[in-house]
Amino acid sequence: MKRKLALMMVAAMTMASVVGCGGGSDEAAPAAAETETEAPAETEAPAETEAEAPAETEAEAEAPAASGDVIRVGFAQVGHESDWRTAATQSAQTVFSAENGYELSFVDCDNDSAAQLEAVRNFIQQDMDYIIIDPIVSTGWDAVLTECEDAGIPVVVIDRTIDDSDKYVSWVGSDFKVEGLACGEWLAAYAEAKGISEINALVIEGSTGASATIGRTEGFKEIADREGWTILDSQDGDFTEAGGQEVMESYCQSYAGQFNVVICQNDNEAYGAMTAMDAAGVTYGVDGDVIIVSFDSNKPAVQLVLDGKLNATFECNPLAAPTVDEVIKQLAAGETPEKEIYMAEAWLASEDIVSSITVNGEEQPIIHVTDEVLANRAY
Ligand code: GZL
Repeated sequence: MKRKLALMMVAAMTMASVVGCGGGSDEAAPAAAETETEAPAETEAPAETEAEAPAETEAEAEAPAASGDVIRVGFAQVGHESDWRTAATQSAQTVFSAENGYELSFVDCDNDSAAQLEAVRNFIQQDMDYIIIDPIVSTGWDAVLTECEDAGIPVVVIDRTIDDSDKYVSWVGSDFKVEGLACGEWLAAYAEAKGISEINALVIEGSTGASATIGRTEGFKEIADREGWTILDSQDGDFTEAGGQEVMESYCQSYAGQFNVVICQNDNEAYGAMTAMDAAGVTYGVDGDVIIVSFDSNKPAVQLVLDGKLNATFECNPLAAPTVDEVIKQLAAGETPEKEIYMAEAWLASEDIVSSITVNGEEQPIIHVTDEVLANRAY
């Protein structure tokens, strides 16, 4: 009944208005700014009467995609802190578009966990058909997910994980610990091939509490402990270029001449770290004194790998939206999607020295970055 009432309201509307300014841009969007895509112009629906309209079963009424109606999706996005985030947002706005039969309410939560919980509660009030969450932090979710469940609104989690509740249909994302393990295994093989016997590493972490930070930190440390490396320091760079620069400036002061590896937990932190090392006269990359790596592997970072400025980058695929679209269509068709869906990812290096690594017993190729590899990058 809820769905039928919503349909009649939508039929009475002509266009959903744009209600705010969106996130996903470089400008600091106001927290929890909400935007809606414009729904296709609705022709005046014929007066619906029980006699004329075939009776909808509850299941049909609850399955907007199956009935061809506009699918109303609320998306609570982390923020706009990085190139990765911009790529993820743009992918969602492309997939959940009016021409694809969606009406997207997008909220840029500006890295503010309280704003993100509020955005989800607003989506419940707005009676969304589906709610998508990329959780800023991995805890504090069970209460609001219970409210979604009580309201009968399926939730799909993307990218970062929720670790204190499983009240969602599916999670689509990356194995962050595997990314950290891959980084460690590549460094171990690279150091051996280069005859580097001692590793003294500095880590620029992502946002505290984010599952991406937790997993990458844990994975790299597991290899560092196994290999007997020293991690001199590990501080939060908040996944931003400014954060990476600020932390690296401090490191150049505190650990001058002591470090030969910098692990940046995303591309933007690496760009900031490079600025700081340039200013401090520290050389890095294939021909430098310091090995520097990043996670995410956006195209500008892969260009730096091709140029030898970045020794390696470990991909984290931001394009989850097409998979979420498939999950929604499965739900609308009454099917049960997988609970965990992992994105395909690659490990890329500047030199053709390490050809493969073994992570969790699985051999994985190291891609040597060439002009062709760069040209074929999707984002
Ligand atoms: C990882 C994602 C992280 C990226 C950063 O899936 O959550 O957040 O690695 C982004 O670039 O800020």
